[in-house]
Amino acid sequence: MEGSKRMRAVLDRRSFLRLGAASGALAAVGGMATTQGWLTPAQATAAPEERTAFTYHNEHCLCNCMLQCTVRDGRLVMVQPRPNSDKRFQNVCLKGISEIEHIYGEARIQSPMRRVGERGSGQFEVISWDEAFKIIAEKFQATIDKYGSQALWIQYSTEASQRFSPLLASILGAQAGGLNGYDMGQGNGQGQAFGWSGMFALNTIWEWKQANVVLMTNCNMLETGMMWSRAFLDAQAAGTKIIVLDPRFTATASKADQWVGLRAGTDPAFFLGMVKYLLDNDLCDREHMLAHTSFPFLVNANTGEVLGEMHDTVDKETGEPKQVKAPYVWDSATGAAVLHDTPGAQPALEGTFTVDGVQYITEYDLLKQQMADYTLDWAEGVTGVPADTIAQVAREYAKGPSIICNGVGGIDKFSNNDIAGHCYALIASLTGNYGKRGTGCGIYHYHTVLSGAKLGAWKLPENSKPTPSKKGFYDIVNTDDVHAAMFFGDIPTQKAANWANTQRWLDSLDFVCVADIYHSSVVDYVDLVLPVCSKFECADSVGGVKNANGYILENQKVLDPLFDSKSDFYIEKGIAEAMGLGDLYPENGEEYARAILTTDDPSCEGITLEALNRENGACKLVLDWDDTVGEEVGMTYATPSTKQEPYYENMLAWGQAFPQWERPNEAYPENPLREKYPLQFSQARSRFRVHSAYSGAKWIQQLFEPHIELNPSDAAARGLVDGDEVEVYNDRGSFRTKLRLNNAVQPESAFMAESTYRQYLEGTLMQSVSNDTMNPRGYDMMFGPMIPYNDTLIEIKKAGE
Ligand SMILES: Nc1nc2c(c(=O)[nH]1)N[C@H]1C(S)=C(S)[C@@H](COP(=O)(O)OP(=O)(O)OC[C@H]3O[C@@H](n4cnc5c(=O)[nH]c(N)nc54)[C@H](O)[C@@H]3O)O[C@H]1N2
Ligand SMILES: Nc1nc2c(c(=O)[nH]1)N[C@H]1C(S)=C(S)[C@@H](COP(=O)(O)OP(=O)(O)OC[C@H]3O[C@@H](n4cnc5c(=O)[nH]c(N)nc54)[C@H](O)[C@@H]3O)O[C@H]1N2
Ligand code: SF4
Ligand SMILES: [Mo]
Repeated sequence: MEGSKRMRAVLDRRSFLRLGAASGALAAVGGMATTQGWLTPAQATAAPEERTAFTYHNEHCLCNCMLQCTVRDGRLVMVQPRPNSDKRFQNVCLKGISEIEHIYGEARIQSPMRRVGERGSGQFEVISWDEAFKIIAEKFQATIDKYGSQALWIQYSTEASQRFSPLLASILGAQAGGLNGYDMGQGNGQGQAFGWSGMFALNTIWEWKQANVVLMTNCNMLETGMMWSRAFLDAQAAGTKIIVLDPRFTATASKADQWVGLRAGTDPAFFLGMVKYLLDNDLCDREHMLAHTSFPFLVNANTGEVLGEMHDTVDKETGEPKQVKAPYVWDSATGAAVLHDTPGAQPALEGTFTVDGVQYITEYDLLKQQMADYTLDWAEGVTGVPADTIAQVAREYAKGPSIICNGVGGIDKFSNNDIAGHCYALIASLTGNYGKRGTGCGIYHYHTVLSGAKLGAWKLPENSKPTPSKKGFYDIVNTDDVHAAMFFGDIPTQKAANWANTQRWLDSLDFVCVADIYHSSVVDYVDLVLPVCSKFECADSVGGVKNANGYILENQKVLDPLFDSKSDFYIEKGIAEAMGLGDLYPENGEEYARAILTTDDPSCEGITLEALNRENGACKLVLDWDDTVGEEVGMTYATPSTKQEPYYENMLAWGQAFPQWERPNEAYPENPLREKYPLQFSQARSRFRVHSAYSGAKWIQQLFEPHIELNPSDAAARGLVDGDEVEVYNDRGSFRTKLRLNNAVQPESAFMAESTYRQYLEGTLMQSVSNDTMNPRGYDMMFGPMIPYNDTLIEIKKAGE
């Protein structure tokens, strides 16, 4: 999950030995230090040399815990939460604590390596950093000379970009990736109604205490934002009812007050049923609709176009002139159509009116017409949730104050995700559950919501910027635009679905290089591999600074880079130097950190490198509110009318001005493909991983082995038992893993935690089966189309049969 706006596995011994043997073979090539050396117990010395240093941990579990690290005789021996007066931000989990094993683990890449076998063979030889930089420089230059700089693709995994901001793609004018194709699907449908706040809620999770109901959907926050569980439990203790809408009985559902188990991919139907019930039972907030929403606006009864007057204005973000439509309402006092903000007007919420011979209808009445078929019985048929339950949730939600907390798993990874998001905005606007205390919708467990500081940057020459590209990685793999690529972190197996397609693209490249801390899945398919150091290691006193959780955090040196690794920053700088461009880089980490901390943002006042060191690696932002809950959102938005606008005129061509049901792309019940592939396959995050990271963490593997989950009824129907090695397949490909039976998974579906390095899946990849069909509507939306990873049908059989 990325981006923010200020606005408001026990591995069985057999496979583990196999892995050890594989990396041993690599290590033998260059006679590298082995991890065993690091892992022998520290010598008990009479007077051990011990010191403490501070760093921050993962971005991509949404927690960014601030860590206090103890180093004894040169080895990381203890990881604890950094003491903090604000206990909300004094946290650590098992992944953090176990880094004392993980950073020295077998899965680490230890030296730069050049491929010697076929792509995919995993055969490499160790080379020096100088050789590596020279090869990259030559390959990059040859690509630029032959095809232009845009034929070069340089992209960072989210986690790889959490220290110093990447500079290389800008310096070389390479393509750096456009939109991601995930996490913004519900945001695409939700944000417009409230002036594009994006996918994030505009109030904080600490406000949940003030709500009567929090409806969590597509969200397993107690695993995917563990630190935010505090707010969940505090709200419950304060009397807030938490309802979880999820096909699986998750950790979060188990702690909630109510679990509603719907069929995957059917969220829009659940919410459309709710809308119809609210409309039919007079559960909408008329006063709110009249004062703060577009429901009284008039739309052409035939075309759906909004009646209004065009006005010249200036785009706040770009400064460019633009035109906006000022909508009309029907003024009951004068019996005429007037501008919606005409003083003294008494807008009609309902009715059909004739203006200049043309029929207009209020948005509210149009909604009632369009929702006619979405009865509770229909919704029950689609979602599998009893009609009575949908009605009960609707009643409790409408009573308010209520919050919808959406995660970005589940429906976000189905082709109809925007419709679900649009529904949240619609029901919030209908019931007055947006803008005032204890209400709202969006993502709540994110660390810069409302407290995103505008940090400084390292200055590059004026003309330095990546080649503008609207194409995401999901599009690029279907083009021949790119001839050489470099990835910081495993993007090819993580950020794209349908591995066979990605592999075809990788094979078409003249050169591909990956820099990663661990032997991630794509490593075996590239030409050159570079070892990156972890956030506990750096060559300088500082390895990065960032903004999270209302603090500026510092990645202090805890250890020198282990093995022959370097930070992403020094890898970039080494490549730039080999290309004669090294002068464009900061001298070292201190110089880069100071540039980032040079900013006019008043919230960063007094935050210097010295202050960060004095304050043990974290300085609180100076925020302009006292209340820990944050400011009230209020009723004025960056929409054309400044009101809540759940009617999307720009989506008329797609038939989605108001949300309308659309079945998923592949995983819908009537799909004839179901005969071959009867199981819908969901992937979601797990508290034992950060995406694929921790796949190779031995201590975590003792608690969590890679596996796929099936309902016992589906396993029995296939003659499978718990613990079987299975093959998971469809027409796109297949992978192997272990089977676990779980009643928490619905029949006719399968579940797996995403993701796992391929060496722990018998050399196969989960991404081999995932769906990469993009919904064309997505290209017309703010955050682009989304990859429908979960909109996937599969079959499962015993491996080898
Ligand atoms: N099938 C399927 N695929 C999915 C999803 C799904 O649900 N199903 N979810 C999608 C979602 S929501 C997201 S956000 C993406 C996440 O995809 P990414 O943003 O790519 O994931 P990250 O966790 O940021 O990156 C993990 C990689 O970075 C490496 N890494 C970690 N730290 C560093 C570092 O400091 N430097 C370098 N160079 N490498 C580092 C790790 O070893 C690993 O290879 O995946 C998407 N892919
Ligand atoms: N520990 C850990 N934390 C993480 C991450 C990580 O890798 N590890 N990754 C981070 C990232 S990038 C992201 S995007 C977030 C995602 O975190 P969340 O937003 O919590 O999303 P997921 O865990 O992917 O899925 C949430 C739930 O959606 C359910 N679900 C599946 N299909 C449907 C459906 O059709 N409808 C509904 N209503 N629910 C459905 C799944 O069963 C799952 O429990 O987690 C972040 N936090
Ligand atoms: S992995 Fe655990 S310790 Fe690290 S940031 Fe996330 S919750 Fe915190
Ligand atoms: Mo994500």
